[in-house]
Amino acid sequence: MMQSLFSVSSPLRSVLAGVLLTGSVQAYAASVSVNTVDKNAAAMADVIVYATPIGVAIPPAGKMDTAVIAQNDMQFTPYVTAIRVGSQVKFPNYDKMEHHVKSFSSAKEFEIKTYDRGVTPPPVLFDKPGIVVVYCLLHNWMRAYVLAVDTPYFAKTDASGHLTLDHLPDGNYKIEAWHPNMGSIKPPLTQTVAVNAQTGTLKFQFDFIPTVRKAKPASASTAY
Ligand SMILES: [Cu+2]
Repeated sequence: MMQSLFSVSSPLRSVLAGVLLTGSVQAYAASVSVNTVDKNAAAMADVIVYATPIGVAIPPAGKMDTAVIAQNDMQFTPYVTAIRVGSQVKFPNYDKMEHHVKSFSSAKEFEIKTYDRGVTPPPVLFDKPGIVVVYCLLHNWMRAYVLAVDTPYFAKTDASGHLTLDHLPDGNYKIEAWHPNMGSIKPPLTQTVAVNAQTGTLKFQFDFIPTVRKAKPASASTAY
């Protein structure tokens, strides 16, 4: 039994070893799969889904990642970013011209005054949960959204409206889905879900059709 157990791949082996050492099985759902669709049942990209455990402490943050929102081809990339509260975000400028990054949002007000190509100013700390809209004061179509959440379990849907939430310990969760078009006016869609290995794919359907992201105007096409 032990022989065969330790012939498995190393990540699984360490999980199994942990089970053996603690003497109890801590159950982990492999992952929770989520699909999001709009009012017309079309796949919705750029939806952030986040799961908050109910009745147990939210796991403390370990080492925080630093997210990157670049200015590239006169747009912010990516358009939508989810981070855990306490994370930092870098705003490198890969364009030939200046940008001026600014947020008026109460969750994080900040300003990075005009800076040039190739420059990455010091990262910005997002220390409160909430929605932050990032503007460039020089180019009015440029906009990015950051959602800072107070849980380690979050992800963003891809172009097919799909995401997975990984490594959720079994238990009850409030699972919320938010899209930038909702701003801070509309509350996120919410489901309360008992998560375990049998949890099927969750579906969220929004009651609107997402607006198309503002494009760089044609007149700006040679200016960057
Ligand atoms: Cu700009």
